[in-house]
Amino acid sequence: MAQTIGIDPVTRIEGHLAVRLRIESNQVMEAYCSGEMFRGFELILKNRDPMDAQQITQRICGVCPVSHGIASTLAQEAAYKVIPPRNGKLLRNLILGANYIQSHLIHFYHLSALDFIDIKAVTQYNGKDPALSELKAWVQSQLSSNSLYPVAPFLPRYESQYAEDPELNITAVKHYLDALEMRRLAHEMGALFAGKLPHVATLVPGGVTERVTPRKIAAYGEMLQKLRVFVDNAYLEDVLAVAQAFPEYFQAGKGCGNFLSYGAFSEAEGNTDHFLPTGVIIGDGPSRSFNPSGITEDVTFSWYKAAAVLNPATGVTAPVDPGQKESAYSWLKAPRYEGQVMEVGPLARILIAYKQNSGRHHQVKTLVDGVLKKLGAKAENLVSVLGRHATRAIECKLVADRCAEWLAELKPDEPAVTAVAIPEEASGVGLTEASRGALGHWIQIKNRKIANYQCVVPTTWNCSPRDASGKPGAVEQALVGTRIKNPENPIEATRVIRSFDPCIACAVH
Ligand code: NFE
Ligand code: MG
Repeated sequence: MAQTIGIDPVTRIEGHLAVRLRIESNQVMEAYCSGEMFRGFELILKNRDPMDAQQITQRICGVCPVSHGIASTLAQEAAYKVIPPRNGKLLRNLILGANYIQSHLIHFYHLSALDFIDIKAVTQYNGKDPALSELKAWVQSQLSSNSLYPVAPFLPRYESQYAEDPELNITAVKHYLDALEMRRLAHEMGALFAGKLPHVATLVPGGVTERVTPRKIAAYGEMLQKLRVFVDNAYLEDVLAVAQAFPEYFQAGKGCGNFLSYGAFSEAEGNTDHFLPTGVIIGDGPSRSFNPSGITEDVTFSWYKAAAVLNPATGVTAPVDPGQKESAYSWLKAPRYEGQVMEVGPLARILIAYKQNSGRHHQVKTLVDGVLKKLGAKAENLVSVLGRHATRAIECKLVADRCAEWLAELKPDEPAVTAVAIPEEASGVGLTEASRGALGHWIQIKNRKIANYQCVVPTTWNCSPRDASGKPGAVEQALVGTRIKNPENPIEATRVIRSFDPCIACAVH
């Protein structure tokens, strides 16, 4: 029997996502992702001082503001023809690294893990940890009152869809609590050079305005060490344990099979030589080079005035009243690369590094192969729900470890910023990778003011609606084929959606 169900809103993600599924015989046949709230940042930016852009665009999101700030400064640096000094580049990597660590931890522990972990297991806890004991008392009180249903369906109803091993459940719940502290630590660590977080005060075109001192280097190093221990001993281990408990998710949520990364954490002069590499994978092909002119956005099924398919350098944002465009179903535009749907994010970056397997990326192959061996999985299994979780954890480790090397390279008391002058007329592109994937900002300056500003954001790629040719977006494709045991509680679909770590606040902007 065919039926249509709505998951609206999808909880435990960022922003406002509604997903509609057409199900036949307990299998998803079609999926539609709708971004439900217009934001208007690209319009707010028009006619402003270009130097406001890295501050305003950071407000697109509270989870990945660092990436928006960096994309904006890169776009402006391209327009102003300046490059930051070495210290400035290293500080950006260290601030972005801190943001990646906290973002990957929030995604696994606080957003996704509750799809797999039975929080009720904490009622069997008999140890002395005060936080776990407090949580146990709270869960017991909720179970007896039933008051949180349906806000927290993982409490009173729906049994038997979570991991069964009490030790795995209690360990993961303990790490859920510890991860709150670890995220605070990651913010504190990044703020040493960011001035404050999540929204950075010190990012400007030309570099970073914070001074590099031995005291700050030592403080960052001490906090980083604690985070690395947590990533190695808790995060990676818990992801492996979840993967062992739910091996069927190596088969679920495959998606479009195309991957894109602009590259992040530049290590050479200018925005080049990225620690997380640039590349494009189409289907089973190798990682090939990327050309920004291949990016377009389509608005056929989006609530924007009908327009040609445009590269963001000349992109237009002209919202319409949803009532006047009934064929449309989302505030997200539909980005495409050379006409193709692309998946972006940690899986894309790690697969690209894995396939390139050159220079420093040998390390990625060794780590990934080690994880696959432990799980008895193959490289092709990476394109799945569990593959996304595993590559995110691997990436978190790679970035945390690399931060120690960037930190060691800082030169105390040497400048981290260079002066800039805003030209009368100019344009520039800033491409980077936010924790959720490929992020681009395009700026056009006329009369020293912003004439046009366009952002194409990771979740715009992943949660895009259909395009003029009718091709569904990456998450829409990944949902097709998902088996739903109980259409009243389509947890299998939400596992697929959350594996992409969507942020609709970013995606619509
Ligand atoms: Ni709002 Fe973001 C990241 C960006 S995702 S979280 O990471 O850019 O669309
Ligand atoms: Mg945009």
